[in-house]
Amino acid sequence: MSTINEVSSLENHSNIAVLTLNSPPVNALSANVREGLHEGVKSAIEDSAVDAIVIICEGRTFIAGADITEFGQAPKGPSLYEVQDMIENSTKPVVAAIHGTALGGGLEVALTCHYRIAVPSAKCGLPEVNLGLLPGAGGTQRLPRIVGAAKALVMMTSGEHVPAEQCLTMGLVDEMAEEGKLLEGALSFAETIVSEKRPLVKVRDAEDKIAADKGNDALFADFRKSIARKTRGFLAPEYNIQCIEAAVNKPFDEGIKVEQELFMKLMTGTQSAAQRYMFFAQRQVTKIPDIEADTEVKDINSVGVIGAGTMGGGISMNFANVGIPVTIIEQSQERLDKGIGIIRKNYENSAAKGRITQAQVEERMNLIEGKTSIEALDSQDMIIEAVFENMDLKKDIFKQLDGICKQGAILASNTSALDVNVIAAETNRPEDVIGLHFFSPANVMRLLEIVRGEKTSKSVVASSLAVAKKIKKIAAVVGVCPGFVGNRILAQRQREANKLILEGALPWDIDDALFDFGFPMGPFAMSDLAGLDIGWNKDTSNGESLRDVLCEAGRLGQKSGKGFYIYDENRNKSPDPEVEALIRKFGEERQIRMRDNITKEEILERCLYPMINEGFKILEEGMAIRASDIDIVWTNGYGWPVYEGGPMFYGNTIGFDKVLFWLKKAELELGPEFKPSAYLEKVVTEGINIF
Ligand code: 3H9
Repeated sequence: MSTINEVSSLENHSNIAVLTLNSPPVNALSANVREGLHEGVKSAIEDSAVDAIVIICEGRTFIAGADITEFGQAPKGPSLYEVQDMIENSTKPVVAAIHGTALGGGLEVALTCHYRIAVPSAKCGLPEVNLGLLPGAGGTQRLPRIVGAAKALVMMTSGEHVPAEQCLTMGLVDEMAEEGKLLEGALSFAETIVSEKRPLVKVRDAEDKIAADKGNDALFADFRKSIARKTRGFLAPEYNIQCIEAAVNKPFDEGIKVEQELFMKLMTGTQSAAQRYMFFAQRQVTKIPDIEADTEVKDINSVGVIGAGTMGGGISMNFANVGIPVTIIEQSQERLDKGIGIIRKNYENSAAKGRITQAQVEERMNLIEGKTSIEALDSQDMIIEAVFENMDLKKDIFKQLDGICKQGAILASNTSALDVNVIAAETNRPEDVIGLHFFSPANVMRLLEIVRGEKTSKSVVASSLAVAKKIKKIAAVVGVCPGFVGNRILAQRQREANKLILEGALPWDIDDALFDFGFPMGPFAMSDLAGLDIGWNKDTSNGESLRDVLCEAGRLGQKSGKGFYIYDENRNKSPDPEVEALIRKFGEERQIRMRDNITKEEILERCLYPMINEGFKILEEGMAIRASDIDIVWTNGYGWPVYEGGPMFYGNTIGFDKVLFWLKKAELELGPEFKPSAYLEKVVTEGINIF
C-alpha cells in the first residue's frame, strides 16, 4: 500500500487499484482530499499493472460533499474540476464504491466515475439547495442525463437523500454490494467490467434520458408551479431548475457554463451565506459548553403526559412515533376519550395521505394508554406536564408528582412562559425538573426549547437533548426568563405591530410587509387563525384594547368569518373597511397621532429591529448560549425565513451599527422600549464578532 497524503492511500488488489480516502468526519472534498483523488487516480492510470480503479472511503460515509468550511477561502491544491477531468478521462474504468452518503460534490465525483456500486444502506443526493446553492461541479448537467429531467428536478430542489435501491432503479447506481462487503463487491464488479471489456461510460455524453424532454417547457412550468408555495422567497430552487433546463436543451459544455454562472451568483449572495450559517448553527446548538461528553444520559423508555388537550396529544404522538409508550393523564374519561380520539384522527389522516400505513396507525395507538388518575405516573422515565398556563395548577401538579414518580424520573413542564424554578421548588428534587417547551402543533413543529432551571442537573439536560434527537426535534437549551427565547422576542414584534396599526398602518400593510420579508404569515393573519378570543372574557371586556373592540363586534377571527380580516367560505382573507373604521375610531379616541406615510421599510424596522435588540439582551443575560441558538429558535419555531438566517444573522447582514443607530433614534423619538441593549453597544463599539 502506498500513502498519497495524510488522507489517502493506494493499494493494488491484483490488477485493481483501490484508492481509499480517510478524512473524518465525512470525507468532505477539502484540498487534501482533492489532492489524494487527483494523484491517486493519476498514478493508478500510469501503473501498467492496473486495469481498473476503485474509489472507496473509510469511516462512516463516502464523500459527503465539498468542504463547506473552505467556501470563500483562497483555492488550494487541484480544483474539483481537475479531479473530475482526471477521473472521467481515465483510460481505465473507475468505479465509485459508495456507503453512507454520496452527497453534493461527493455524488458529482461519483458521476464522473464510469460506474457506481453501493451497499443497500447507502444514499445519494444533491442537497446543495439546502445550503442555498446548486451542484457546482457538473451535477446539474450529469444528473438529468442519468435519471431524466423529472427526477432530477425533484432531487435537486428537495435535496433528498435517495436510498441505494431506488438509485439502482433510476440508473444512478449500476450495481449493489452486500451490506458490510463493499470492497469485495467493488473489486468483483471491477473485475467483471475489465473481463467483459465494458465501455468507459461518460455520463456527460448520455442523451437518451433527456432527449424526450427537449423543448418541453410545460414540464418545467408545471414543476415550478408545484413547488412555488414551499420555495417562496428562495433563489436556489429556481436556479437549480434553470440548470436542468439548460441540461435538457443545451450541449453539455454550454450547460456547464450556465451552472457555473448561477453557482457563483448563489455562492456570493446573502441567501446561501445565511443557509450555510444555519447548517453549522444546527450542529452547534446541541453542544452545551459545560456539559461534558461523558455526562450520564438516562434511558427514556416510557413517558407520562399530563393533559390530553392539543399540546398533550401532539407531544404524546412524538413518542409513540418512535416506539416509546406513553401514558396520558386527564381529569375525566370524557376528556381522555376526546383527546385520544383526536390523536387517532391525526394518525388516520396521515395514513390517508399515504405517509404511514394503517398497521403503523394501530402500532402507535397501541403505545398510547389513557388514565384518569395521576397515580398512574409511578413508573415512567419522563413525565411531561402539558396543562394550561396557570402557575398554581402547575405547582400543585409538581407537588403531587414529587410524591408519585419514581426516583430519577425527569419531571418536565411544557410551560411556554412560566418560571420553571418556581415550579421546581415545589418538589424535593428540583435537579430533576426541566422545561420542555413544545410548539403547536407539537407533532409537527420541529423546535423544542429546553428550559434549564437554576438547579436542573447536567444529566437531565443531556438526557432531554438525547430525547429531543430521538423524537426528531431541533432543541435549543435556553434559560429561565419570561417567554424564554422565542416568545420573549415575539413579544417585541407583537408590541410594535399593535402600535403601528394605531399610528396609521393597517393590519394588512403589516402582514404584507412581513409576508414579503418571508414569514409564512403576518401577526394579524396569525391572530385570526388562532382566534382573537383566546384569553378574552366577554363578561369583563370593556373596550380597552383593540382586541376587546373586535371581539365585542363579533370578530373572533377565521372561525367567525371575520377578525382583522373578512373571510369567504373558503377561508380566503380580504381587508375589511369596517376594521379600518374601528381602528381609526379607537386611535382617535385615544388621541394617537395617525400618519398615512408609513412605508414597508419602516414597518420592517419597527417590527424587526427591537427583536434583534431583545436577542442581544437575551445573550447579555446568558439566557441563550450563542447568537446562532436564537436564530435556530426563530427559523424553526416562528417561520423566520431561513434565507435571512434568523434575527441575529439578519441584524449582522444589515449591520449591527445601523441597528444600534436606529434604536437610539427610536428611543428618543418613540420611547424607552427601544433602549439599546448594553451588549449591542459593546459589540458595535468594540467590533466584537458574536458568531
Ligand atoms: C457542495 O458539495 C458543492 C458542490 O456542488 C461543488 C462546489 C464546487 N463540509 O451532520 P453531522 C461536518 S456543497 C464540512 O453532525 P451526520 C459537520 O459540520 C455540500 N463539514 O453528521 C459536523 O461537524 P462537527 C453538499 C461538514 O452523521 C460533522 O461533519 N453536501 C460537511 O448526522 C458531522 O456532521 C451537503 O450539503 C461538509 N460538506 O450527517 C452534505 N458535512 O462534528 C452536508 C458535514 O464539528 N452534510 N460536516 O459538528 C450532511 O448532510 C450530514 O453531515 C451527513 C452526515 C448526512 C453527511
